[in-house]
Amino acid sequence: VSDGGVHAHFTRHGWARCNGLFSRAEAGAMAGWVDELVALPDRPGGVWKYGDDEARTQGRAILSRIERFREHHAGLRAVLEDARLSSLLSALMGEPPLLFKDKINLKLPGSSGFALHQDAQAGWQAYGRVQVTVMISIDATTRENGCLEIGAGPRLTELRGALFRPLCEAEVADVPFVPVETAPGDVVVFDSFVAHRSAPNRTQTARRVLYATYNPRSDGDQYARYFADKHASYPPDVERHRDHDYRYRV
Ligand SMILES: O=C(O)CCC(=O)C(=O)O
Repeated sequence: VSDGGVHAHFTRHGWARCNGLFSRAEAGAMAGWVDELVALPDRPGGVWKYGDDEARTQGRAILSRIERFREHHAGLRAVLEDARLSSLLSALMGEPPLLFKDKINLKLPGSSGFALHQDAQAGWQAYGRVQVTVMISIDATTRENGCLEIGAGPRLTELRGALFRPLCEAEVADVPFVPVETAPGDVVVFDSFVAHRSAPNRTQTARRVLYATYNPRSDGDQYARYFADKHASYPPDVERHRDHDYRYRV
């Protein structure tokens, strides 16, 4: 999609791709920074690390996600605040963006996929009507390593399913899904009503992507409140109580 086409595609479908918004060299630097986050000691108050729940039930320990890293890495913080992203988001949202949430999905070899969902099903409407997520491709994403598969029909503007559980196929029977493969540095931008899913990584190499989610400035700074609420319901692995059953909420 060309520059002018990004806005039109986003308006029509709720998502769009921006190929090469970051260079391959910048994606390479991000990969190194992700390695630095992975190497950080696992401690309460640090970055939030989550294992792959499905793999865990099969007795395999695979790191799945790292969240809330903005205060812990200057290089990645600069990515979250990059002027290319804020001008893209300002154009799409009609006002300046504020960071809502930061996350890296590592999708290491053998990692699970993600069930069909809309991000708003995770209860995000408690923080504003709609949020917009930027996926930055650090590694190439392909059908084989579990790229995003996105609803390609007309834009959805409301929840299709219930809160805190994945969508049923029947709830989006009218939505065609397309695999969106990306090269390192490519960006896919989508709002919190876009239905999406992804397959497991069936390759021998990692499929690392960064998700930076923003809300319009008029909804206020929700970052601390969002993560405080998430901590109460789904804390990082290192801060969990052994006898409590935590449920991933979409
Ligand atoms: O990274 C992926 O494959 C999909 C991730 C996703 O949909 C999510 O984290 O909500």
